[in-house]
Amino acid sequence: MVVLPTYNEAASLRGVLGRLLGANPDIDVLVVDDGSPDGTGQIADEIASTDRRVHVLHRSAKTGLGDAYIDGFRWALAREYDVIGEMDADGSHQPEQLGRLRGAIEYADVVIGSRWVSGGTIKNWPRGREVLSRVGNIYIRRALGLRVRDVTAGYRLYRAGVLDTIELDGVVSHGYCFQTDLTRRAADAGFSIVEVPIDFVERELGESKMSGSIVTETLKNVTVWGLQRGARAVRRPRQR
Ligand SMILES: Nc1nc2c(ncn2[C@@H]2O[C@H](COP(=O)(O)OP(=O)(O)O)[C@@H](O)[C@H]2O)c(=O)[nH]1
Ligand SMILES: [Mg+2]
Repeated sequence: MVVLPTYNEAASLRGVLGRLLGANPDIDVLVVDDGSPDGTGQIADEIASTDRRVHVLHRSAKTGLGDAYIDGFRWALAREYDVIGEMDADGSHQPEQLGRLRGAIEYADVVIGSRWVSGGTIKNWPRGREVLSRVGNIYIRRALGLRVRDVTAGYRLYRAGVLDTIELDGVVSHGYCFQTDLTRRAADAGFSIVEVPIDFVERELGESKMSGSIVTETLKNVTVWGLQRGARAVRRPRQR
């Protein structure tokens, strides 16, 4: 099952859902809408009323992408799906490439659709966003000792056991930093993480919800986690 978070995606939602279920007729989708003023939630309800594979979770306030995903994950865990996914609703993640992720989740605990591994591409991304993502990923990877190239990516599949184990209650990241937080938690818990290349295409319709406060939250949290990690390493007795 795939969780599709939406905030003001009225222009994109129908097309993306159509492509997603067209390419993957056997999956369920949960749209998690944060009371979008543009009527995205109603569009999702309309589609859900005619397609049993589509479900909608209405949240009363826009408190951030991470919060929306956590509510979506809880919904999916309660319904005992084996594999739970994430995908943007603006067309940036190609629904036709979900098969690549599904193939890899057969042998991994977490699969990330990655822009920054060999074969991954970006299209129409403003230069500033590309630089931010590249530099951000280098910093995050170094600070947290992760082997993942695209830590901030939002096209993913998790085995349900991963989400069960990593204590969603303790996730304090409200914004996009949530992606990094879950990657770190999954890695620390010893789960296998595999990246598969994807073609990321910047949205043609609607507006990005990326903001300065999202960058600030990520920078702050990653630095704190990195320092905590360093402190743990110093305290740990040396192995003989
Ligand atoms: N429910 C919910 N969805 C969000 C929120 N912020 C972003 N999204 C959705 O998350 C996905 C990625 O957001 P987007 O604005 O495209 O970010 P960008 O691709 O990094 O520029 C889209 O489907 C958005 O509608 C939020 O606060 N709540
Ligand atoms: Mg986008």
